[in-house]
Amino acid sequence: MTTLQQTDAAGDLDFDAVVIGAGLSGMYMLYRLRERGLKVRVLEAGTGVGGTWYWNRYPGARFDSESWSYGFSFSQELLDEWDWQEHFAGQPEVERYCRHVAQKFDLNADIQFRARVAAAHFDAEGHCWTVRLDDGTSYRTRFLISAIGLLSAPTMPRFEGIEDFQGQWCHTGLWPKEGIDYAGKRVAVIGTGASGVQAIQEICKTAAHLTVFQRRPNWCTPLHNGPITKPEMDEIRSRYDEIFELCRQTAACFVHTINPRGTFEVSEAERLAFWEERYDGQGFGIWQGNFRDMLVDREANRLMSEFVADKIRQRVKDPKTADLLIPDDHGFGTRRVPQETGYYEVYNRDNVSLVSMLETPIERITASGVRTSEKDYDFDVIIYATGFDAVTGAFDRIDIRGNGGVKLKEKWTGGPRTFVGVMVDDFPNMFMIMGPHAALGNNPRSIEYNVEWIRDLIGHVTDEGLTRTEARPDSVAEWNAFVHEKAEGLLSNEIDSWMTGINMNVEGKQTRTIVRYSGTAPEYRAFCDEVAATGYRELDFG
Ligand code: N01
Repeated sequence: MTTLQQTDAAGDLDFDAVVIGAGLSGMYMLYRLRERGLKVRVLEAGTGVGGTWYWNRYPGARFDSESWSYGFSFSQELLDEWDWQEHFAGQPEVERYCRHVAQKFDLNADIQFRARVAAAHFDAEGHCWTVRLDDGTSYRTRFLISAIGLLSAPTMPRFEGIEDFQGQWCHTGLWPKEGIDYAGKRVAVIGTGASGVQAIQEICKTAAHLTVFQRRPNWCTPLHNGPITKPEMDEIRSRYDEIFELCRQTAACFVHTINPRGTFEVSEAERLAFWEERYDGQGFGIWQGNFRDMLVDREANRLMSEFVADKIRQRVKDPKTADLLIPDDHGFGTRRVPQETGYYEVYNRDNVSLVSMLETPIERITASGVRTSEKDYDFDVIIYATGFDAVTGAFDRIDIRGNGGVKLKEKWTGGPRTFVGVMVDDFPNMFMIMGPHAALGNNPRSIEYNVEWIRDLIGHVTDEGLTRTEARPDSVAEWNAFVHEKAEGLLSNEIDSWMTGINMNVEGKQTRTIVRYSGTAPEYRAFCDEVAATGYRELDFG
């Protein structure tokens, strides 16, 4: 097969495709494009593969999808040889898995590590991109593919004095490889989202004292993790086809199927029994497999929230602490549900205290710790579990310019607009894996779909002897309208969270926008399949 380089009109391309990021998306994109004979370079800021699972090495980081539903499904050999050790694998196991995949398919040969992309500019005459690294190196490539993740731009709070702190500090999403020795020390964790909850559960076990600074509490539910024995793994392996087929059918690609009944279509006893079963069950069943109206009907959502609030009250001994841990600003499931293992019991320990930042806000970070409106706290370690500039943040950090120098960041002021989350008008030959407005959920399932769709489109361009493709503005408008229509009526869209584009730590992200596609993954795939089957009529070619 000829590479584009060999047929290149511009004649001076370094690569057919440059992929930014060597997480699961980038690794699989490389595998598929190389299979088609393209010359590909993956540019990765870290020193190893894994993306999210490379950077987020904080204690307690783990899957919240069942491991066996999360791994790649494309290689039978890989499925046959990899034994998951836990139903919800921890970060070290996931990173090992990513490395194994890279080694098995010889991916590292085309990955450049320590390569942080600073800019990517489209050359409208040459039909190619110039990609520049922060060390000044630049490459010219026909196609540019972002595999930069949804939650990969960590954000720090805008507290004064962060740099003054004399102890050790870090963000959960940038945890140092050499680790942080917090055993026997006075530790602060700021933030109680999914990362904070996982870290808190682990750190409290050995810290001399852990102080948790919480602004708004989240609704957390039990993960019910456990080891996978060899016979169990063999049994799971025998069901892989069935498991992946189930993921293909569910709304967000998880193994949990929604209860087709409405909350009020069953008796109270039946409802409570169902919720108890879900609370005792593994993973996201209670969120993704609840009654069909739980996330749209206020009363149904209120009852569900009350059910979980009662659980919190039962598990936390001190009633005032329990009250602080129960959200009163949003209903269950309307923000991302952190999965926990003994999280609420953490607050029954003598070496843990909870500070509500709603009652006593942090005023500044000092040389020795944290000053709230009430008092000064001394710490040896401060951990910021303060989240990410989600969805568009990682794009904003790269100077991406399309036709006529138009900046992607400016184009997306007021919210992202895409064609199926993969393309943007005015940005020819650029494709996003898991971009804004693409189907999310149990992400590797959507990653595999996105990657294969992009591979086929690139194949279409090259097979036709073309060098340029771009989403038409009317196609973007149509997809945008569909995404907005799908978001209507969701209680989650009335709530501030990264899922509604809010990040109070980032300039210009204080207004809710629709950053997520909230239709189902099967609908998404049907739409994209149709685009491909009908010859990509929504796109322009040249
Ligand atoms: O980030 P978050 P995260 N002052 O944004 C607080 C995925 N994930 O890293 O809620 C005080 O959820 C903030 O408070 P508030 C998952 O999709 C997956 O925890 O804004 N507090 C909040 O408590 C998840 O949703 C796994 O009031 C401040 C916290 O910091 C996503 O990543 C594990 C503050 C941030 O929570 C993000 O989770 C972990 C400030 N200035 C994460 N700024 C898996 O299990 C922020 N906060 C696979």
